[in-house]
Amino acid sequence: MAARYPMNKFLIVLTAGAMALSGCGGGEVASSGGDKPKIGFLVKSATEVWFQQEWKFADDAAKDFGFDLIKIPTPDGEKVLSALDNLAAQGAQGVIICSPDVKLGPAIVAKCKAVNLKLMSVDDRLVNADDEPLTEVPHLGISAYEIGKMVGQAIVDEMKARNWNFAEVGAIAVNFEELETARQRIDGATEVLVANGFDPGHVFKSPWKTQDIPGALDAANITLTQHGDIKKWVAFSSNDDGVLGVVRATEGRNISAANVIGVGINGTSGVDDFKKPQPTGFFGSILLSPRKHGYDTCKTMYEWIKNGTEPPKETWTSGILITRKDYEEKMKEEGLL
Ligand code: FCA
Repeated sequence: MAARYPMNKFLIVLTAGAMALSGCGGGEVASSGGDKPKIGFLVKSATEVWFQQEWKFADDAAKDFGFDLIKIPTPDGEKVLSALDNLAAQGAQGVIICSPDVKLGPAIVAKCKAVNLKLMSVDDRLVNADDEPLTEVPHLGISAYEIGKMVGQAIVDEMKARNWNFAEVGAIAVNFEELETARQRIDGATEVLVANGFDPGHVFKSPWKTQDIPGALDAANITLTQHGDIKKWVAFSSNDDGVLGVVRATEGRNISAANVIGVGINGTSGVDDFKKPQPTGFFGSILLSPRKHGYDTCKTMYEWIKNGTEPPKETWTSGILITRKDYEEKMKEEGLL
């Protein structure tokens, strides 16, 4: 087995090299034996529901437009670069990526140029070494700051509905500081809380090391331990998983659901809490459109490959608040149930 690896690698490099030399970026794919365009869709986490939904809608686009979709989970930088080689070897002409590390941006751009892959980013925008967005790469993402503000407003409204004295409340913001879309979501929510009289000193940013529920639970537990005197909590983060971690942490400490208001983003994993017979601290979520992120990106990439129609450089999507009261109806309207 060990002896075969270098050989495979050599073949991949040869194929990619041949493609680059022949300028193969159009609809005909010599190496595949077929004439369908091939599009890669790389995501940072294949276990997160959001990305599963994106892939599902991307599959729908592949069926509707007649291209081959190659889905590859790329949880780290090495996997991203080898996936791009792999795509080139398979004769793909385009790739849509949500990178596990946006700072890989220049390396991804260079690799795509070398192997003649058209490149679009989705969700997490690629940046350079100075953390500036790579504006030349077409991107589709959420209006993160506005959506963060919707989270903040939903929390404020629910605190008022529960007649809470804001001065007694703490906010846990599970934050992934390295990512602009995550920072903007947290900033938007924080701004609305503070504008409504919430003490900024009571907003505790809790660093999220692994972007999953256990990672958020760890982050929340640290903050809850440090502020054991606070009995009422609100929670926000860049997505449902971040907020669910906080909710599970409060449950672990026997803080009643009546004293917790968590509002997520995505409308994915948090929806499981709405299905539980008793309300949990997961109060609501901003439902996004995985259809736009999965289907529309693929459609745009397909048209770029087929007709040379350049995608818009920036597309920003919106969301709507869902709670346990109305999630079924609203998700049905979005084609998600
Ligand atoms: C980021 C988050 C995802 C999803 C997406 C739109 O990639 O990690 O959960 O919210 O943006």
